[in-house]
Amino acid sequence: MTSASTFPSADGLWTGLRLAPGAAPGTTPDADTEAAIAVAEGTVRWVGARSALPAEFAGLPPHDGRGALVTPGLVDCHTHLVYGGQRANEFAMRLAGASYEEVAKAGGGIVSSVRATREADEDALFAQAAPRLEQLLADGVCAIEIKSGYGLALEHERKQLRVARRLGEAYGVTVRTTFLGAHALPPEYAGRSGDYIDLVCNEMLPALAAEGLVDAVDVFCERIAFTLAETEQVFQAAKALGLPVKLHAEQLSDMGGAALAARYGARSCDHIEHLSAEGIEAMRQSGTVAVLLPGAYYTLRDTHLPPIEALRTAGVPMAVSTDHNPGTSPALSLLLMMNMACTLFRLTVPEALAGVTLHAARALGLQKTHGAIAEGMPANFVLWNVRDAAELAYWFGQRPVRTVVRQGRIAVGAAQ
Ligand code: DI6
Ligand code: FE
Repeated sequence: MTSASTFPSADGLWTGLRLAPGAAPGTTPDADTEAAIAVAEGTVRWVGARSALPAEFAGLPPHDGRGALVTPGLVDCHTHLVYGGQRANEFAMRLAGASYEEVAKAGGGIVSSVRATREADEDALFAQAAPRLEQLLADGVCAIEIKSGYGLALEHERKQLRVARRLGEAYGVTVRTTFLGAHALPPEYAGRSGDYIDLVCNEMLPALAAEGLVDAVDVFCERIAFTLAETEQVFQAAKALGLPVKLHAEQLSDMGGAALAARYGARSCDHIEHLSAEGIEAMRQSGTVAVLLPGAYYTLRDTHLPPIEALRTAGVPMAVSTDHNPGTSPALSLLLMMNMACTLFRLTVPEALAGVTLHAARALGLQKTHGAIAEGMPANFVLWNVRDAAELAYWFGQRPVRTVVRQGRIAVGAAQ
């Protein structure tokens, strides 16, 4: 186990860098111009062409980037990282012909992870999630969203969210927690969906919010999960507590969830394979981020593409995330998701890069601290062993990270 406090400080003047496109909004140097980043007390004080470096930063202790391409720290804006067990057996069932919905109806699916999560205590959940987090961090992740939703009862949802907070502290990574109590109907509420949603709204959410464990609220709005009306009930409860909302929307069918979420000013609508033109327009008006999850699309062998061209034309910001979860996306590389977003969804490389940085930060309300290299922001950036930004999406299964500066500390790679 790592202890974040032992990472060396990244304070100093980072030179010999090449800025990836869009890495430092407002600065002009292209990737062929040497760039520099001045860091003091863990904060970016200046970024730009080295030739324009203000004299006051020239004397800072040097870090030689040796020509590395630099991007903002990556942001994984949609994960279900904390859960008990795994579901490789269902992978086998699907290979034998069962659909995701059939597996769920046969008592597998989310509910089987609920059993394993309820059986595990906090330490066991931490021990299982930590190596998964380490994989994501090794790919340059500096901020991550972690949802609950495998407890489905107050004490078990609490366990998941507390473990998410502990992971953030232990690894020195920004963690945003999302309460997803309305992920699936727990078996003890079979046939009593309304009662369960009442419990989510009136007991679970207020209690967990009061404990400071909830940064946002999410719902799985789907035929196999919760209806539009139930989703709205949860959104109202979130609104009453002043919490932002997001939504698992239109993954398997068009439920009209995105338009509803947009009415509640949702930070993001996620999956959205079946998103309608009305949904896109509603998201555009509310500034809601479209979170694309190619790992789930791939695992489910989905063929219904999200409406990328229409989102692009409308100017809806598109983020890309792992959706790491044991059922539909056991993915532990955000770079691989960039590759899939390009290959499967036809995103351009700059779109995929903005999708795991700028727009992913916005999907979490972290746009002031993450997703860009900018004066006044905490130092979160990655030096890569690549010539060209396209290589970040081009290779798959390779780890081109050289150095990760996370929260002002050198978390991966030796200090220069
Ligand atoms: N959508 C998903 O892709 C995951 N949850 C959700 O609401 C799947 C979760 C699982 O199968 O365990
Ligand atoms: Fe998900």
